[in-house]
Amino acid sequence: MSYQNIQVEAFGKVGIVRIDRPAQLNALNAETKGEIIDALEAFDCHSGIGCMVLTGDDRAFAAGADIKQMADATVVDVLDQDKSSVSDRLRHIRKPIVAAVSGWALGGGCELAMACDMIVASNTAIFGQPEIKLGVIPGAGGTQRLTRVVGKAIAMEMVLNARFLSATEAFGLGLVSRVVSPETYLDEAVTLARQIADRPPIAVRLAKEAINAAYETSLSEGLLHERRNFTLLFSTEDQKEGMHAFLEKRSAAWHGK
Ligand code: CO8
Repeated sequence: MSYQNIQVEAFGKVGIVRIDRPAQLNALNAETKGEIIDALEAFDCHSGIGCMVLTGDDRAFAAGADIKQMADATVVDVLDQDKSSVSDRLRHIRKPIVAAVSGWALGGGCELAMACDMIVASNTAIFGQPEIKLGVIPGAGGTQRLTRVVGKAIAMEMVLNARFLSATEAFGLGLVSRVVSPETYLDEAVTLARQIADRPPIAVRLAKEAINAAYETSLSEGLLHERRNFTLLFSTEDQKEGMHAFLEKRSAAWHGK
């Protein structure tokens, strides 16, 4: 598959998707959003890939939806885009996605990073939902995912008053899992993804699913979901292999079965 707005490569069991519109600070036009989700879905279906990394460049992960493309959009245009919304399709990806964020992650860019499963940030990363300055509000999870993570008070300041968060603040609030140097953020994200890709794949998928259920359900429903996934894993060869390998003091060999 050839893409115009992203670069795609596989590094061992890690699929890397790099947004590549540097002149527009990786602003997400419809074509770019379509390519990102197509590439991630292709990796999700690829048996040789265990985890994905989504990144931009050092200056910007993505500075938001493409304002040039949106400026004259009608309600119908926006409704039509909704049919194939990236955030909806991302929610159905089963393998984990690590966002590697450097520089700007604003508006739809911040929402895209939050729709991934973990964020590794460079200390230059800046997260924000400045849509209010354009006369709109976040439209792809910015009022929901952000609020669940950082809490109401900070979310209100970010969404109502375009407050930006530094990487350090984002770490303190639990939005990102680690902050590293601008030289190493991508390597760190790929290393993390590679470690996850080396874990038993079915357990990884069911763990991701169970954690995400925590955002959708009550505690008792979530605990039931977790228990079912836990129980289900006893039907896999990987569970037998993992536990016997421990008892035999050897490394486990996972087959994803
Ligand atoms: N859309 C289109 N072009 C952009 C965008 C954008 N979001 N951001 C930057 N650019 C372009 C600029 O127009 C400029 O182009 P040119 O050189 O042709 O003039 C180039 O990128 C470089 O930008 P700047 O010169 O402005 O760079 P600065 O370093 O001075 O400023 C900023 C960097 C602060 C990031 C600034 O560019 C900025 O404020 N950008 C807009 C940020 C923003 O408002 N984002 C929210 C957009 S709305 C949105 O995301 C709604 C989401 C809805 C759901 C989407 C689902 C994915």
